[in-house]
Amino acid sequence: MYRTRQAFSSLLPFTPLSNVERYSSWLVRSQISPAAKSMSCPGTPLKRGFAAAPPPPPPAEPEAQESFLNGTSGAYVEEMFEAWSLDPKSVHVSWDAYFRGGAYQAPPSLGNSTRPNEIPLANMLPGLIGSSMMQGGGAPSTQIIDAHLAVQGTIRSYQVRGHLAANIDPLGLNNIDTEQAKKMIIRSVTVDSKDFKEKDLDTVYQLPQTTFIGGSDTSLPLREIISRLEKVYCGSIGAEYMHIQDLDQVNWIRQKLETPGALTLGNDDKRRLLARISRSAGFENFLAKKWTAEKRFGLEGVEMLIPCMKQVIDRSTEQGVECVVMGMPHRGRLNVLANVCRKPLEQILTQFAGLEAADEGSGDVKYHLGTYIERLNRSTNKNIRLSVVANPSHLEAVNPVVEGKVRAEQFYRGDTEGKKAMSILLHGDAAFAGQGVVYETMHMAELPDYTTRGTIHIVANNQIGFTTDPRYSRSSPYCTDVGRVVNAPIFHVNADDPEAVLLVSNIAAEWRATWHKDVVIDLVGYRKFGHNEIDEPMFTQPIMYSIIKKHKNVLDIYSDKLIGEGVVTKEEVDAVIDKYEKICEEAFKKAGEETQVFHKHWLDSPWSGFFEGKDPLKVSDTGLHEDTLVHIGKRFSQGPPNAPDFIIHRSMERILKARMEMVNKREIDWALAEALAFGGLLKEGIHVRLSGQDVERGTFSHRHHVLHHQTKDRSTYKPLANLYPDQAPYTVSNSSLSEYAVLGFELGFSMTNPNALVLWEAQFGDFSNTAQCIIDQFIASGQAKWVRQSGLVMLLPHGMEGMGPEHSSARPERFLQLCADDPEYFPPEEEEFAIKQLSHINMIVANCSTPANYFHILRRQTALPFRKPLIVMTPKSLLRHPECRSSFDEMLPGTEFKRMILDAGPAGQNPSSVKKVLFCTGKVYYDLLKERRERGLEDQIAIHTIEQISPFPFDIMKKVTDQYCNAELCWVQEEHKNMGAWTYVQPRTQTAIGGYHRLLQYIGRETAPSPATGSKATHYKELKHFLAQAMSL
Ligand SMILES: Cc1ncc(C[n+]2csc(CCOP(=O)(O)OP(=O)(O)O)c2C)c(N)n1
Ligand SMILES: [Mg+2]
Repeated sequence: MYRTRQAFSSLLPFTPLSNVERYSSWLVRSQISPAAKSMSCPGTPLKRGFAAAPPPPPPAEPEAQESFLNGTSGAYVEEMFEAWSLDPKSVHVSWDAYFRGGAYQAPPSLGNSTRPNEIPLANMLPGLIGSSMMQGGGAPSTQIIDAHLAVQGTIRSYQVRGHLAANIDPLGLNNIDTEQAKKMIIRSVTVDSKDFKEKDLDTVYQLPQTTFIGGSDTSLPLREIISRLEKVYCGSIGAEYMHIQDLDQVNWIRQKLETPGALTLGNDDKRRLLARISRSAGFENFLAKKWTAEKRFGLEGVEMLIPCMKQVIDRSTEQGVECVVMGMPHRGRLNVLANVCRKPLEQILTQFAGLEAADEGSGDVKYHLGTYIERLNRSTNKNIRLSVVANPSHLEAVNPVVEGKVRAEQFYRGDTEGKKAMSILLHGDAAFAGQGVVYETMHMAELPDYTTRGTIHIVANNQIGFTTDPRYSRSSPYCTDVGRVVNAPIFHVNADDPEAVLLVSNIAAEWRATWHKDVVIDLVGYRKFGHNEIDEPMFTQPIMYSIIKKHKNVLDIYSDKLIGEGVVTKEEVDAVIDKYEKICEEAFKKAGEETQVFHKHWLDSPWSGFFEGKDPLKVSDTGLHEDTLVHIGKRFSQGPPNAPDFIIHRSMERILKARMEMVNKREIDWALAEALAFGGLLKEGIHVRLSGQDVERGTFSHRHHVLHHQTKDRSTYKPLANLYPDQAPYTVSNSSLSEYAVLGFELGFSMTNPNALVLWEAQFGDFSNTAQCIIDQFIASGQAKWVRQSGLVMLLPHGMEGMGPEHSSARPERFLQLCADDPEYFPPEEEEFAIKQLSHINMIVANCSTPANYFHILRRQTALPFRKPLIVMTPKSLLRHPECRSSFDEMLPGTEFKRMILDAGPAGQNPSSVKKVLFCTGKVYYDLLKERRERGLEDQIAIHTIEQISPFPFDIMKKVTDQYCNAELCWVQEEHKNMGAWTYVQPRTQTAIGGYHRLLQYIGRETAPSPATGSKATHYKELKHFLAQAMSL
């Protein structure tokens, strides 16, 4: 494995043994380094006495006799001692403990026996007085200190570096040679010195409080100390945890790993483990036998994934977890569905039959499908809900979706500590290291509105990614190093040692239950075949695969072990294997009788009760009563009621005052419209969650959903969370600076509860394309692939305002191109035209031009009898545009979202005499209005806006074009010709008109490779040019 070479290059070449660095001085040096201070000085109170260890025998060579106290480090210790003598609190707690323990004998210059903190060594070590270990009748030998520190250092060195020498590669290609490993880990300890005698290993040492290897023994012979440390740290488990900053957590892991007997399993556990391995291996064998040439991305080589997951789930259930949401890639997925989720085998096997589905959707390949199962966990006798979230091929993309879904599960259960719902994420080794979304997702782990209180990550590490070796696919020693950023413990474990895998699975589950933080299990195995079953791995990894060919399967390894131990007989093993094969055969037979499959059988997030009894074509009223509008509006315009001490920023007070005036005048702007929409939903019991970068204030400083006390840190007030005593909760949260992970997270959140409005806002719409995979693979196509609905709203600030190429366009053309709205199909014109269109479309794209329409479209999201993603191009300058206002009259009961807003001025009064009709969407409408007004063309030019671009308002467009029978028809957009809505609107308008006999003309910027110019002057020149074109008659 790659880690070994990395470890060597950072730690080796070794200093020649005769010249080794004294370990004790290494320890002292690390005390000097501030960075190392916290690592080497446990701050937790000592549980055991800190007595000096008996010294090793004095070295014979003069160089070896040189004590660290004679050198510069000696001077440092003296300095520490002096400082401590004057004030024990002036030194680090570890020095305090050390000096208090009396292990240090001050040199004569410091040895003032009248000092209050000095404890005569004789009091501490009465047994040593007079022994050969004491120098000159009572003064402790410097070797006492040296030996004491060396033993501590050795233990610590195993804890820190032991994993580098652990035997975690089942192929043995990359494990370090034991002797070399020992040198690397304890390279400077006396045991490596040529002066050290074999018998010295029998010297008994006091164990420090930083280890648990002694169990109930407080001292052990050095030989035993090293042997126990090697067993714990250099066996089949490589534990990385010393990077964790919380010392209680570090000690917790030490205790779990080091306590003698940690690896010991009872016979029942061993038998159960064997049975689970036999199912995991048996499933893959069965598929391989039945479908030799079919891609299934088998688990062979990492079969331990199944027992590992099962153990994690069992142990978590014991700790109270009721719901586990999993995300995983292709590898081993069918096995997970069969053996972890217990999805009916025949349903899995019918996927190989190539049958067409009998229900809606276009489906997905079998190794991407999700599932949801509620079943009894036999080992705990508790009910558990397991779901595997459907995912695309795009590796790791599902991670944030899973996290969002779990967060929602926790939120709606009131599971504030994450005790009931949890996430498990599975990863491939190459993808875990290579995909940036892993890092982005991990970084949400501790954020208050995004944390899921600990994810258990399991890497099915087969030491290869397709055909690429780790040394070409990552620069980090381990594929799991990303886990370090969130202080997660990382357990590398040899997948050929099932009992070690079981131990780390238990520790991981308990870690999560105890600390509610992420943990990583790196299950190191191999890949028995090629990337898929029909690939030839010898083309690219000949040496590795010649070893793999001869390598014994884990089922054989473990059954031989248990047979050897007398835990099971060969016959029992065969019987277990046969039994499972029979189960598979029976399922195979049943699957063969199936004549159809259903996509709905693979749904990962069923909304029980949501669709039942609903009129599928009825939209509830989206208007609100005046008194509701007023109440919400007023609350939104105030600080906390009855809290005069809550100091609001002066400018903020002005903003609130302006809001109140708008409410009083019944004429509102964009921010108020949004707040009223949210407030109305909250009143109706619908949870609203708004997330994205800087959404609390709003990128454009227009929203202000969180007011900050000006003199008290972290004292805030959210008006919308305080509208009514029985309202639904309102969540508004600034997110981490990520689009991919945060959008994925919100999508996952939206999958759990249809009665919620979940919105993600991009800082500028331009940045949403870093989340393109979530848009393409989940939002646009999720329902078709996985019959899963989502009402997620994407708010994308969009508009050409001279702010340069990356602050102008949310790329509406991209979203429109993803909409499955046939440009040549005019649906039947009937009463339910609009709702039917919505029900058939995959997502809605809108660009509202009035606050009221924005209000309605937000509210319509939850008023629909189904859920569809909504993409809204939102304004920037319009947020403060004096004309961009709406009256309460447009929001009262009976009013609704308008798919198009038609000209109601002089042109609209007399359409047949109008010369030119301008269709447009969004902000350009206000530019056109102004231009038309300035030119006095209100009766000759009509301006209509398309508010809902997709699904396209064919019916309204037809009526309008018919009415304006003598007018030239133009589409005006501010975006370049190859962008914006033009390519979407043009063919659909022609369909609405009924053909190409009357053409829609284009007015706008020319084609361009970049969305906008970097020059303000050019921007205005372009604007002026196309506005003039629009007004020419
Ligand atoms: C984002 C993304 N890029 C590329 C691929 C193509 N691809 C499929 S599997 C694979 C290798 C994955 O290796 P690893 O993560 O180690 O998983 P393994 O197949 O070894 O289990 C690649 C590159 C993909 N599916 N997703
Ligand atoms: Mg791999």
